[in-house]
Amino acid sequence: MRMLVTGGAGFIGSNFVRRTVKTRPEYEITVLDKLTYAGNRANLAGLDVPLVVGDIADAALVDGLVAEADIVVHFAAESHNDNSLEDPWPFMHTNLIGTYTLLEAVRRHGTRFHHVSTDEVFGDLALDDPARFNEHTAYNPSSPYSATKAGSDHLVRAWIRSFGIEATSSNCSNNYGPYQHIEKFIPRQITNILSGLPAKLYGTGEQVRDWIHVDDHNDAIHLILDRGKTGETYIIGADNDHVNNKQVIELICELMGLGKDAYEHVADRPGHDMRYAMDSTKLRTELGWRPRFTDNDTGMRRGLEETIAWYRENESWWRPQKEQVEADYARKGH
Ligand code: NAD
Ligand code: TDX
Repeated sequence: MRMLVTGGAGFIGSNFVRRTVKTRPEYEITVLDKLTYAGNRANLAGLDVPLVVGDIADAALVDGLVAEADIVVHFAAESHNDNSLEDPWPFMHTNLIGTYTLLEAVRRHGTRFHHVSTDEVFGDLALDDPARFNEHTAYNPSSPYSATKAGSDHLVRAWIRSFGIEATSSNCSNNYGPYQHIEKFIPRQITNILSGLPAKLYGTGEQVRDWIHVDDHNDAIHLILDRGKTGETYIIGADNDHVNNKQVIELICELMGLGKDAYEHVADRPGHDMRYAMDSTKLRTELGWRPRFTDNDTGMRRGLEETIAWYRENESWWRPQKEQVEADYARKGH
């Protein structure tokens, strides 16, 4: 089975490739990745997987690669909300034009396609709203990032209905784990503390993200590839929608041997989504998926301990970017 993985040098994509190589030798993987600031060749170090450096919006390149594949798993995206508030264009280009380009190629070649998307397409919930997002929730994105991901989801559905492409989609909540870019919340705090800087909480930190370990997300994608129904969408979430950012930052401080309050409040994100919560009943009942990274307090203790250990042991991976990332955040008041 020849598998093309777009965005396979980014955080979730490279964890997916690493896990697939280890556990699913029947797949022969090729990665297509532009190596933007978020992509890193080192994420695939030690793996015998060809990396094609290029843009998913390059129709000729994509056509040739899709022609050679039996299945495409599409992770490539511009993925950071804060960046989308500064300059939305790369999000339009990659998330919309790039996804369109892939869809046209899989349409021409009759290739199986899986589209990786996010909970953010549904907008947010009020803190006191007990509802959870499911496969029927109406789309209501807040930021240029989530609007372009929402657009890409609509393109996939339209290509399924109008052209009969063989595709599935998944919408997952916030991931954490090794190889996550240090611009993102959890690795930013871990690497701040490892650098002797305070952890930085946006606003009051009452926002809730339904955190999931990246391996649990990627296992769900494999189940969907194995047993998912073509044309369907699956919600992926690990039931951590009771934990807010303040609790996560306090847990990181505690696990790293500091007082629980060893962080500072910084400027809030404009239009900050309050609460995400995922109802993954369909994935659990139809495909039998269960997250492995769970525990009975925050649901994240073991996963965070392993993630902190990974950043401690892999300082050479993140250190070269740290100063620039923090300088960019300082400029934005975060
Ligand atoms: P990331 O930013 O770490 O990685 C994205 C990768 O895509 C990078 O390697 C980058 O170089 C590559 N890329 C960007 N533009 C490209 C282009 N035009 N052509 C080819 N490659 C390009 O992102 P991530 O956190 O790994 O997210 C992967 C996917 O999962 C995205 O589609 C994202 O929307 C989705 N998602 C992420 C999360 C999360 O919490 N991180 C949660 C749910 C869904
Ligand atoms: O330093 C910080 N302090 C802070 O309090 C940063 C970087 C973030 N935050 C807050 C903002 C959010 O409420 O933490 C929360 C998580 O922030 P991000 O890591 O930027 O993630 P988020 O905006 O929630 O989006 C993530 O989850 C959904 C991914 O980046 C997306 O790609 C995914 O689709």
